[in-house]
Amino acid sequence: MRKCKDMASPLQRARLVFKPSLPDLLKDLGAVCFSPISDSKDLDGALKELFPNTRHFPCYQLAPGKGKEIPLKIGVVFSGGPAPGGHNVIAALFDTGAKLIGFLDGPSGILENKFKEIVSVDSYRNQGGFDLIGSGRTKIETQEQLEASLTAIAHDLVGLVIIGGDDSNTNAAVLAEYFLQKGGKTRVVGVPKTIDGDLQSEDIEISFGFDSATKTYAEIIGNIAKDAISSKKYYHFIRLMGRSASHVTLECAFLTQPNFAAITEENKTLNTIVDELADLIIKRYEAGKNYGVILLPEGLAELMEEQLKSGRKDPHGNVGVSQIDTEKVLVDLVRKQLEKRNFKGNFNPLTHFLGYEGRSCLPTNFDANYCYALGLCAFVAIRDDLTGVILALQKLEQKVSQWTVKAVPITHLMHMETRLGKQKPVICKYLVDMKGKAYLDFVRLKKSWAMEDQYLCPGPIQFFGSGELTDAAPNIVSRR
Ligand code: FBP
Repeated sequence: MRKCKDMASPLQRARLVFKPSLPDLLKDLGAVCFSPISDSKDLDGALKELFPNTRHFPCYQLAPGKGKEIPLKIGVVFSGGPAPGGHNVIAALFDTGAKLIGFLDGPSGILENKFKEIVSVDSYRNQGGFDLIGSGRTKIETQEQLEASLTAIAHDLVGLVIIGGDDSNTNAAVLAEYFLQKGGKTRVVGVPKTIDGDLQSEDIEISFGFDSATKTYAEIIGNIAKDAISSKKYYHFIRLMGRSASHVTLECAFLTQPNFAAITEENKTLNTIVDELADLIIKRYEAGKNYGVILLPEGLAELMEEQLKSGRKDPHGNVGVSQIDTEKVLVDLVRKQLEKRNFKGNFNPLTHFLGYEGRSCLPTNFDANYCYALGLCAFVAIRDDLTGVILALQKLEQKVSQWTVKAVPITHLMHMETRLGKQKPVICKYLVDMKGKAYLDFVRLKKSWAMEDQYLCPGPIQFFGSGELTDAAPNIVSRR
């Protein structure tokens, strides 16, 4: 609990009393239940061996039916980087009346049995950050760690809700399997979180946090673009978070219409990107424009061998691309290319990195509603004895009342991948689909954004006013 009310700004206080809209399906949890809707998926050999107890699970759909009424004791943990809306997952679990244990500072809280009972969420409703219980990036894989995770069972938990991204939900699959193997009753349910948007699938339309983070970045990009077109003297190179996937950059491009946005998934070489940027700068100079706005996904760092070598890796084997100054490297390369071409105009670049600014902001209505619904669904999944599943809310581009719910076995999203030199079961990162509607729309639109300055200034996230301002779903969801 926050110590005093003075720790909340007027807007934070106004958000504390926001009541998330509910999907019709979730208005009476006693009147719905999960039912299997598909056969199990045929997993590849190594995965089958690693998940003997959970590999045969089907997908489930939430539908009208008689829900059981049983008192539940549930554990919850945040895992990975913060994403706006996470507190609402916990608020919804709390509002079901379940007794709640929060493991502290990420999965290490489970292993080290660091926890607190959550007795109030009143000062965390609709607030950004993960500060109610903290977060961390521990990977659960060794025998010793698995044994330590039995604390969850020792707490007599019926369910454990893991709120995390691809790697954290890999932990969820591993724990679900292990708990079953040990005959424990603790069910494990994953909630798709990450501002990167790379935890998607056929069923998972988007991870929570993406909407709020991209709208925060888009506000700043729009403001920078207005400055660029006003003072007409700078090229702004803006790097955006998102790891290997460029969903954040793509979404911000739709929201702000920059002159150029690189998409890592296009698989261009660094030289090609530098050439394209030099072409653009020269063409714009010839049109009397010595300014511009350029978006760069942080995944471009993967093309920069030298910088990559010095990048540190997290426990899951991901290179810390957020620490690599890709935008600065690119500026140097573009400058050299322009010199090579005897460019006579002015090239005054300014660099920016937008990442941490958007991971803990006040969640948009979309994320506040989405997360609250995810929390309620996690409760129902545990109540209905599901384990090793991740929640997939669907029809997210429609009104909240119309949203539907699936629970998908996490193993269905997994494959074997080399991490830190070893083959490991992990969730496949979902990259921008080069044949998808969102990318094809971008390709069509970006031609006019390059030369004609069609910058959009989306302004700050809106919480009050017409639905068009307050409730819009992300572009990459409505353009799926
Ligand atoms: P998650 O995958 O845990 O959601 O984190 C995403 C992210 O914000 C990436 O976009 C970024 O590269 C990374 O976290 C930064 O990690 P850290 O918080 O450890 O600096």
